[in-house]
Amino acid sequence: MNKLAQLNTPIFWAEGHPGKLHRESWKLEIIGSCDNPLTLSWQDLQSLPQSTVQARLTSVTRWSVYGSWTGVTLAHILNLVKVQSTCKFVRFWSVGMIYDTSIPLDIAQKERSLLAWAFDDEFLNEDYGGPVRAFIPYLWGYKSAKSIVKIELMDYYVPGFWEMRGYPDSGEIEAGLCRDINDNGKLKRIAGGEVTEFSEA
Ligand SMILES: Nc1nc2c(c(=O)[nH]1)N[C@H]1C(S)=C(S)[C@@H](COP(=O)(O)O)O[C@H]1N2
Ligand SMILES: [Mo]
Repeated sequence: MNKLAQLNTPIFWAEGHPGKLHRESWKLEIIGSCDNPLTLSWQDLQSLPQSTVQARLTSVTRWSVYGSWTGVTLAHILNLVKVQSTCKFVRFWSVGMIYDTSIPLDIAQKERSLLAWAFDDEFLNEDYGGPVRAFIPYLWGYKSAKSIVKIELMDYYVPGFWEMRGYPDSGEIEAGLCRDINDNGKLKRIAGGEVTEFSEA
């Protein structure tokens, strides 16, 4: 069993679980406001420089899981495609093109925003957004779209799947109680902003 499953990390597929997905035939398209749109295969993605970050995925439903996430920085991808000066938001599309979410360009360019394909040195499976997902530790988990097939560079903001259903456009993590998945779901307190530590509830 993979580490996320061992920890009992919740599995969210609001649009329905996509079933079996295949790394070898995966394609990720990067289009929109850039000079050099690209389609990356799994092999292409693996050939790019890789980063591993220690960080948390934190859900607005108030749980947070910590571990090492590996992938390619979004900053690297944005350089590759030569993002244009009019671009303000990065929009992620999950497989099936029902779930999307957008984040400000400057957050996508931060050093720990990844196109992630591994957690704790194991491939992400379909439950947790394999072959490749957005991982944005700075914002609520609904910004970390799973199993992404398209990145659209946008000059303006469009509310995504959860944002249209009432969750904040900013995705800013708010202070309050939060379950620590790495500590058996124990209820603790977070300060707001990226979660880097807990205090007692
Ligand atoms: N395609 C897709 N991506 C998604 C979601 C979803 O329902 N569908 N849920 C989001 C939410 S609300 C959270 S908290 C995280 C949860 O990631 P996990 O299912 O890997 O734990 O995925 C995000 N990405
Ligand atoms: Mo979430």
